[in-house]
Amino acid sequence: MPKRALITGITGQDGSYLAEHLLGEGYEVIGMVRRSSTVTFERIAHIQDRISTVQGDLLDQASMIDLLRTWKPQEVYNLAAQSFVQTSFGQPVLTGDVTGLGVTRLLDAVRIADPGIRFYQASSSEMFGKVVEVPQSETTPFYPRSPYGVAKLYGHWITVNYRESYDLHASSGILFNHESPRRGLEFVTRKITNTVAKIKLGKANELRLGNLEAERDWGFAGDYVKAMWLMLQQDSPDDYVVATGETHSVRKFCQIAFGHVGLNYEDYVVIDEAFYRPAEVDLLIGTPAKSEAKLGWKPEVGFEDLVTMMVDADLALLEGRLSGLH
Ligand code: NAP
Ligand code: F7E
Repeated sequence: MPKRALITGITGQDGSYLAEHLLGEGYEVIGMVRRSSTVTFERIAHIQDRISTVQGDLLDQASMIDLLRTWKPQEVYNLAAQSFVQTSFGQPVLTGDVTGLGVTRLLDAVRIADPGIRFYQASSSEMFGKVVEVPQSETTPFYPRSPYGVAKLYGHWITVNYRESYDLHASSGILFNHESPRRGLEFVTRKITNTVAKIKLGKANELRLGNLEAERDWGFAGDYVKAMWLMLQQDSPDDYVVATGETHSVRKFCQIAFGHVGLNYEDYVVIDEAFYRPAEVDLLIGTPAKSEAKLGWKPEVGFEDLVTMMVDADLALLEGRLSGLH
């Protein structure tokens, strides 16, 4: 019998890569999708005939108890969230409800429906925020700097709490930024690569950005979903940092992205106060030592390759050489 996994957030960047990975491992994949007036299946269109999508929402616990009882998955990957930091300042309560309390709703649904289910929580390096230690590891104290980071911290601790209180096989992956051609256009990496492609093709003439000095530990999403899966294959649940161990500034990202198409970023980037945040996370750099030692996980795509892969994909998309986000 193939294993069955439920992914919340399957329509997002990570959900689509994780679904592909689990299909490759021979899983039956169920994706929880929320009701919307237009369908948001762009990232999973190419595998839609190989997965089942079912309606449910992190805001509605009954929907999740119901679908766990009906589909009886052995593994649940909770990737759904209001995941954009900037939006979390404007919609802090919604972010807390979905990204924070939503985790409790799902964990409790697991406890009620089948406490034997293995559970993955998508925690975030945003929990380190104003970092108190460099690089950040599983033992670094947290100091979140946004309503999103605070909500993720709640999600992390409730995962630990359900593991300790009810003996759930619940793991928390503290993932640093990971990007891909499927990244949402509002995040800085994809905003840059998409605009670079537009400028190169004569469809835009400037790129408006906020803080160019912010530094992130950026990896490739396709690599990171493998770590999620590996966590649930371990005998015991645990917390793991997933990162590359390198950090680069937004400015450096711009330099490489523009340089890749023969342009100088200084000719096009315009600083716009609208993209500054009320509180910033200046520097993130993680150590993946535990993931490497215990999971045997290593990032495969390096920083420059990631940037150029994203620029090339955006060029292909805009030129009509790619039909979708895959
Ligand atoms: P994403 O592209 O923004 O996808 C978020 C997903 O959550 C979408 O499928 C969205 O559905 C779904 N969703 C939002 N609200 C929901 C609700 N109320 N009920 C059910 N589903 C809901 O995010 P991502 O980059 O793939 O990230 C996946 C997870 O990892 C998120 O939890 C994120 O916070 C976390 N994370 C991401 C990173 C990163 O660098 N990417 C790093 C650390 C942690 P719609 O399509 O309907 O909007
Ligand atoms: O910002 C700066 C901005 O929005 C990165 C999410 O996946 O990773 C992501 O959160 C940096 C910030 O990602 C613009 O101020 C400058 O310092 O791409 P971002 P994020 O906030 O790091 C973490 C790990 C998650 O968990 C989240 O879900 O770039 N920046 N100018 C800008 N950022 C944006 N978005 N737009 C700009 O114009």
